[in-house]
Amino acid sequence: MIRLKIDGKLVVAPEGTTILNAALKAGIYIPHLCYMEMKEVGYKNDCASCRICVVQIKGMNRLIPSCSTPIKEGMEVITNSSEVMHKRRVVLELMLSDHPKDCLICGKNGNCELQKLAISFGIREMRFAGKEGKHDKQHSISITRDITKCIMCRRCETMCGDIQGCGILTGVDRGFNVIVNTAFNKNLLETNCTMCGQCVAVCPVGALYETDNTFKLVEDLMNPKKKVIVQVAPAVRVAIGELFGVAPGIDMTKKLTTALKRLGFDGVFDTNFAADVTIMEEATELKERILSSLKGEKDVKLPLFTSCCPAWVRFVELNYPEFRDNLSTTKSPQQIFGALAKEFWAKEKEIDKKDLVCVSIMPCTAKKYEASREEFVRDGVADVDYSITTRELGRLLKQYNINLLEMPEGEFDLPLGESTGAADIFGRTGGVLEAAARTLYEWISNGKLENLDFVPLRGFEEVRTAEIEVEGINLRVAVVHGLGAARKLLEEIKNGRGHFDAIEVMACKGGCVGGGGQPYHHGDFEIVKKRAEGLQVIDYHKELRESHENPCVIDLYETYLGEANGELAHKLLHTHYID
Ligand code: HC1
Ligand code: SF4
Repeated sequence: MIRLKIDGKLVVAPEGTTILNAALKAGIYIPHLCYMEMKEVGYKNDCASCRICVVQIKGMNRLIPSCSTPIKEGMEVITNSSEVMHKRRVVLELMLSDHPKDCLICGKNGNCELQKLAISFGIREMRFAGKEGKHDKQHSISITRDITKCIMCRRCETMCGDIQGCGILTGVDRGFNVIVNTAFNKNLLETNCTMCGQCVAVCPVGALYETDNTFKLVEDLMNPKKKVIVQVAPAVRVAIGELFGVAPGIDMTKKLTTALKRLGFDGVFDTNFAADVTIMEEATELKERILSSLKGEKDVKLPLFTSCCPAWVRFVELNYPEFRDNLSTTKSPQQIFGALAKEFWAKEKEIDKKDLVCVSIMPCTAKKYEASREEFVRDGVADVDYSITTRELGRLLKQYNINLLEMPEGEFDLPLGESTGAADIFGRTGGVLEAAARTLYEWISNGKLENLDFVPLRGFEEVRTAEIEVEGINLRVAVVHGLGAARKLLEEIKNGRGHFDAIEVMACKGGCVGGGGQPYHHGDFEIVKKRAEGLQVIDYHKELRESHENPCVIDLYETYLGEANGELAHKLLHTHYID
């Protein structure tokens, strides 16, 4: 342990700790901007580019960045001398000098860390005349880039390269023109970007934000010719409360259903229903592939990869086409919901599917892209018309003056609103595979599973593996979160070192609860963990915890779909992937 003084206070911290972290731990706040660290997931951005966190060290004649300087025995740090305050202010003023001033219409207005610093430093005038860069806003279906706002903190670059293993973003140019950009300034959709939105999740300013669909939704809601229905993803319910001051992980489902009805939706449904259907299809697929492989059939594609996460699907399509056929052909719950809404529910309600608008609320930016894929358009009608993120929904509710906290409790509409606990855990890493394992175990053994909790599949280790024994068959399964970790595992498999029957991959750390469309966590991964725990609690409290026991799903198969993976199920609920 190292002993030092910060602002006269004795501080003890482990060797290797930075001054910034030692100070923060001791309750001494040092403002910082580029620095961000999430130890649990191996994310560390400490390039010391912004210099807002400078401090003074006794006996040293220059100021140093506290985020990248390790503590030393006997060190005396001053964080609040006039010299430090003056330097920080000048640094901030220089940063603002070439930063666009259109805060009123910025995608991060209210959430911008630079704006917060400017407020706290009381900046009222621009003393320095900088030169604002000239780049047009670049829209993609999922993410909008306004790169003139880039402050070169490099958080996105570190996230995309180190954690997502995609390397789409990198620092280019010099002087006032310096920005983090794609190669040749290409639109994200023209690159190998997966639309995961993790760069958005860490961007402190308005350089990266979700492409907003809320105005489109308002227009549809006021169009008397349209019926507008909504589905809510598992991870949204344990995070939306944060936008109204509720702790992460608290289940807001019941209040949320009322809030959505007040917004004017004609049907308020649950993506979870479709998640239970996904398990029916995916577990059938897995069972068939395993039995075929046991019979010694050739060319059976194992391991089976889950395909709920559109960023992961795009990652495989673009980077590992040789594994394309390992992806489950079962559509994601978002898309299954849309297909059932347009084909089954619309018919029941005698609504022309062309007049039905299916909106999803997702914790994810890639879901916007998934909804737009042409594979999910039938007879010119998309399964899901468009998706909005948890953050967009929060903004919309506030615009409509709907205070989520004051809502009386309500319920999802039936039948597309009924779900089991297996569906809730889809929203946390390991949940899809655990849900599939519960059903598959019972289907293979023809018996009742005593313990529904597949604990080795839980937690936040980068890769978790387990062996599940059922009727003498040894299923080897793995769970991965983060695309960089997935890349490593794929390389292992390619090199003949990893042998699995099924693998769940979620692009975002923690799974969908850590999605790029969730309320900003500002680098606090504990928030993501709390949301995951929240979903687990919902699962524990559900009367039914296995997808194949969902009574509305059973009824759907009996009265409409027929066999899982049968002809109609295949037509509506399965997809194919592109080269
Ligand atoms: Fe997800 Fe899924 S769990 S992908 O993480 O399979 O986004 O929450 O909706 O589709 O159900 C996201 C979450 C979500 C799908 C489901
Ligand atoms: Fe990289 Fe994901 Fe951002 Fe695309 S969306 S640039 S893959 S972090």
